This record gives sequence, C-alpha cells and structure tokens, in this order.
Amino acid sequence: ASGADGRRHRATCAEDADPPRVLITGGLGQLGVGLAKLLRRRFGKNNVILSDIKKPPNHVYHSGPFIYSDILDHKNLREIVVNNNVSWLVHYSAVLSAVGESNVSLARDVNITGFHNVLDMAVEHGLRVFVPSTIGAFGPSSPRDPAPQLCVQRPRTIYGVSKVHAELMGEYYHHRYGLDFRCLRYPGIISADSQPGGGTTDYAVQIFHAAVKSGHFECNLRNDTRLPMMYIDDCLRATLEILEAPASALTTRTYNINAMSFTPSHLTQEIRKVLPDLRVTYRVDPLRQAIADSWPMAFEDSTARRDWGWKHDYDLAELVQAMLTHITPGNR
Ligand code: AKB
Repeated sequence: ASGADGRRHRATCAEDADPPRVLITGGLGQLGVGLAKLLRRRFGKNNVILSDIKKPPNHVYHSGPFIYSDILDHKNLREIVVNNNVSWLVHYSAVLSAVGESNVSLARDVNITGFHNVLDMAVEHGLRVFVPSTIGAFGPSSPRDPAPQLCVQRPRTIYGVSKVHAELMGEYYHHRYGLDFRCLRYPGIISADSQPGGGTTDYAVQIFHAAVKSGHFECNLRNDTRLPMMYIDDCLRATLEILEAPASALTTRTYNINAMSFTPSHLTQEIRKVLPDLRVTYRVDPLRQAIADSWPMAFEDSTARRDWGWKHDYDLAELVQAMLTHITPGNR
C-alpha cells in the first residue's frame, strides 16, 4: 500500500477495516500539527483529533477537529475517548528537558501523573498508545557513542526520569494487561514550521531562523557538543510506521531511531555553504550544557531497522537544504 507521503506502508487495519480514530495530546507543541497532517492524509481528516489546553491558531482550527483536553483531568480524558470513539492515542504532552529542570513539580505532574491517566484510559478502552521517549532517557553512566537500544539508563533530569518511567510502565502494562504500547526514542527534532519549547536541542532549530533573519546566532551550547538529531519529516514518518507496524514484527515496544549526529560547529559549516556570512557566537547556558554532556553523542538503531524497516531520508546536507528552503521568505 502506498502511504499519503508517497512511501510504501505495510497493509494494515486501516485498509482492511475501519480507519483508527486518533487522539493527539499536546497537539500544539513542536510535532502535533505536522503529525495530524500526515495522519489525516492517511486515515481521513475527521479521524484525527488534535487536542491541547491552549486555543489553536486559526489555520490549525480550520484544518480539522480540535478539542480541549487536559491530560491531568481524568474525567475530561475519559469523556473525550468515549465521545469520539478514540482507538489510538498519541501522547505528545510533555515538559521538555531544560524547562523541566526549572519546574520539577510541573514536569512530574505532566510527564508522570499525566501519563498514568493516559495508561488508565488505554487499558480501560483498549487503545493503542504511542508515547515518544528521547535521547534524554539516557544519562552519564550510559554508553554515549553510540547509545545502544538496551543499556544502563540513569538520566539526571526529571524529563529523562519521567521518560524512563514511561518506557517501563508502558512495557509493564503491555506484558501485564496486553496494552498495545509503542514508543520511539526521538533524537533532537528539527522543524521549520513549529518551534520546540524548552529543550536542550532547541539551538539546532533557532540557528536557522537567526541565520535567515539577522545572519547572527548566539548558541547556548559549546561548539563541540555532539548530539543525535533528526529532520521532522523523518520523525513523523517513523511515528506513522511504528503505529502501523504489525505487532508480530515488534521484538520490543521501545525503539531507538537515529538519523545523524552533529555539533553546533558542524551545523554552522553546513549552513555557511548556503549563507556564507552567518556569524555564530557562543554564550553557554550551564544548565543546558550539563544536560547535553550527559546525553548520547550518537544513537544505535539497528533493532528498529531490522524489525519494521526504519530508514531515515535526511542527512545533515539534506536537512540544511530543507530547512533553509522552508524558512527563507518567498520560498513558501
Ligand atoms: C529536549 O531537548 O529536551 C528534547 C529532546 C531531545 O528530547 N528536544
């Protein structure tokens, strides 16, 4: 079967039976709107419901179903699942790494209590659940170059701790109750249309906007900080692919996925091939630097490649090309 994004997807229940009814929480973050667009092309506009606690911009409101959902409100979540006949839940609500360190109790509520509510709903109503994990689920005692699929995970951020908790709880519920839990550990995601909020890898998005707007970027990580990264199109396609993968293909429920690794210095050199006058200065944020120094520099994803055919399309050169094409005024 050919997917809406032009690639081939495995035959799934989407073709054999009714399409899934998908709820996306945290829909106004960096990834929700893009994922909704991809899933709506595949499953139909009205079968994918975006949700958040904020009011959506007009173009999002007019692009398909949008509702208020507070993942900390158990009753509200149940009403949404029941009233909309939800069958798949993509749980994007989360407080990211840097913001989490400045508000640990908020991160604990959203990332841990909120996830418990999602788990309860999923078991109660037999939902397929997708939750992103992250390179941030590893810590200084994990192998860093590369971080394998299975190794010691002792993260030093509340964000990382909450993501290890989600991985373990999801897998436990899968074994204990048969929950259809699916999880990808995302690298830093780079997107043109949407901004990340409060992460450690945010510089790799911000640099493109600064390069196009003013030609100067002040980077908050050291120039030699190497981290795994991925272009948003690869990330969203991976998410659709793991959602659709037949359960029989999955040898685990949590997968590393990788595309590339680079430092601010590599990224600057690549952008300068197009914008030679880009000037980058460094003012290191000690909090973000300490987090980045505890995370993997590279990511090992052979299990995803073997089990469900994961393959990235964008390396550094293609990523830079795509980002500058999207961001440059007059190109859109
Ligand atoms: C962050 O920097 O917190 C996120 C992530 C890598 O999970 N982008």
